[in-house]
Amino acid sequence: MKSLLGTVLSLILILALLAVTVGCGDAADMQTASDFLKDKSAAQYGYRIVESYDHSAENFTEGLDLQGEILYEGTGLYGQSRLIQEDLSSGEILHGIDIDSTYFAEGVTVLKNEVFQVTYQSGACFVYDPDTLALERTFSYATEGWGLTDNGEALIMSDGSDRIYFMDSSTGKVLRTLEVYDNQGALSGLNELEYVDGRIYSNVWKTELIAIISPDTGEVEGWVDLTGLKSKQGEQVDVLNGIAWDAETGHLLVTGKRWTHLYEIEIVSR
Ligand SMILES: [Ca+2]
Repeated sequence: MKSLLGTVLSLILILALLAVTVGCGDAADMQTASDFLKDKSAAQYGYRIVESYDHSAENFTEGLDLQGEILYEGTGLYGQSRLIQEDLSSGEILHGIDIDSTYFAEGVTVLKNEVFQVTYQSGACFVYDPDTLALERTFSYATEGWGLTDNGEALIMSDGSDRIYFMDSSTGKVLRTLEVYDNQGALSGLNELEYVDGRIYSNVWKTELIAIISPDTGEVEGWVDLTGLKSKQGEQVDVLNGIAWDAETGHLLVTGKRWTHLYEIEIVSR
């Protein structure tokens, strides 16, 4: 009887441990918007749609940058990567180039009259003429390339981790590395970037959130919750990815991978 009781107790203990383990797994998987937004020390923002533009659902958007009325969009995947220059108001494609199929293109930014486009795992950055998109030069870097923006002086790149790299736009040399954190610790999954009014905006992979990051300390100072935009898209829809800043209006342009729309939004306090 003792050994039977022992066996039963052991089984109960094992089942209890399994329940705890499964519970933890579920909790980790479910860490999404509500968990990030628990940080009450960070400012909380929502959005108001100002304008809606058509966006090609073929575009697996990886980078977005606005220069006046001209939108630069970079798309990803092997064999489907492109760089597109478009008139935002009319939707007219001014130039579009296909990237060699051996590259998976990622973030795009325009700095000092050059267009920069990084690549996922090739360590290659392509540099183009902003008017014609003619390739001018390339340089290499050591990490993966995900999002890209600039502060008017240096390139600013993410690699999917919690790190953001400030890079010399002539050589690709890393000038400074920023480690990004929120109230729960390191914030990984940093993706498309935009430098807005002295802050780095980054959408966080697999969420509908944009983190507002101090470029000096790496602290997340605010969250923009874009919940609701993704559900307006077509059937092939993938994640939110793409932020551009319209300095004239103070509005953001946002879209995502395979989204059917691109939105001009106003950020509003909650
Ligand atoms: Ca951007």
